[in-house]
Amino acid sequence: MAIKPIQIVPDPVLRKIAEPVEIITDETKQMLDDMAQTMYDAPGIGLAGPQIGALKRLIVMDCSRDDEADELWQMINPEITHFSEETALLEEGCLSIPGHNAEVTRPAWVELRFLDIKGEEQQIKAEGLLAACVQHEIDHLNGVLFIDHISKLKRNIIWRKVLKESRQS
Ligand code: K2U
Ligand code: ZN
Repeated sequence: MAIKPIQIVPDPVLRKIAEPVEIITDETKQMLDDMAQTMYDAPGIGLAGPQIGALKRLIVMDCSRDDEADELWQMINPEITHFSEETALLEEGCLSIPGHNAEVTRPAWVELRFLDIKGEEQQIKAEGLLAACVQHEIDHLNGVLFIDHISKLKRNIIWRKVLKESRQS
């Protein structure tokens, strides 16, 4: 397993659409393990393929609390199949936009399907933090960032700071 560099905005890879995984290979499993190690090292509760420069529809998540056992999700080609009308507000951050948080409104729960590392289709209902996290990660697979869900004013404030930081780094 390896810790991979996390791509930071304005890297263009974060705005590209990831490709579905057609055949699950040992390389796919290695990538998911590297993503999990990278997520735990960050630390974070989610990570998507494009964030390590891999334009593959792969996400990992672990939304368990520090006082709970790890609950790692490794998802291949995740798709949201249903979402609630009810919404929930959560302050989000992003490992690819470090140091900038904002409140984001998203559907309170989602149903999704994905392939597990054995290639078996799974279907789950995600609520609470897991619902926000999986929507955040699937957004990454579509080149969407959490700042795309906030007001233009707030987005422009964050974006100006991000561009200034990238010039200084
Ligand atoms: O994809 C990522 O950048 C990791 C995100 C996942 C996430 C964002 C918002 C809401 C839920 C999940 C986070 O930056 S991981 C850092 C973090 C840690 C604890 C709680 C929220 C965010
Ligand atoms: Zn993110």
